[in-house]
Amino acid sequence: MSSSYDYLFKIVVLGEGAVGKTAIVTRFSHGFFRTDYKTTIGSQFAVKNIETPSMHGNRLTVKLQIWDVAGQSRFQILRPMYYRGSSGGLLVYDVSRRRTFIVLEEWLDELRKAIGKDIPLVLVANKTDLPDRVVAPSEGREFADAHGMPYVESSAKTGEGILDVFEQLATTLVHNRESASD
Ligand code: G3D
Ligand code: MG
Repeated sequence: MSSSYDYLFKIVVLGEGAVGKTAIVTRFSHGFFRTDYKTTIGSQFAVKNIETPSMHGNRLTVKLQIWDVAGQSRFQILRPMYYRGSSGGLLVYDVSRRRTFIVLEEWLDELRKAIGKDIPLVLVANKTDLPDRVVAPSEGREFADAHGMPYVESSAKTGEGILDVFEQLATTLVHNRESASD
């Protein structure tokens, strides 16, 4: 495996405890789903390369350093230091728990306060495999539209949508970087 890449981006994964942040990162970076991982303590990161088209159509290799930040309120004081230097992020909720959707705005505020600007985010509606879904796709899409972010449905359990989440973010980040340097 080659270690060369065209761009390196730090990505933060935000959302309430147990929405599936660690499962999404594990599924993407290792390609499997485990049900026995421990609640994330503090923070941990995974690194994974992804292929992305440039604005001019050629393939670029993008290295993503993905920070899986603990969502529990007791880690709130620690989180801002993990946010610093992030180029983009995933804002994750669990479609089977409305509370995780209602608090999305608070996650946005926390991120903005920590880094002092807006960065590209993807809204991730996770656990779509569950039968007891309570947050409709239209609600997620409306929130995403209102905040100018793409909306992707995912299941870390089946793997549906996971690659799409990271491809969308990587493509946005590359295009922003390319536009800025033109
Ligand atoms: P977090 O990192 O956001 O806190 P985790 O969340 O990734 O630890 O996931 C919390 C629980 O939800 C875990 O269950 C995990 O297996 C489950 N989960 C994560 N993503 C999905 C999904 O897409 N579908 C389903 N059905 N479950 C998911 P446990 O039981 O291990 O606590
Ligand atoms: Mg976790």
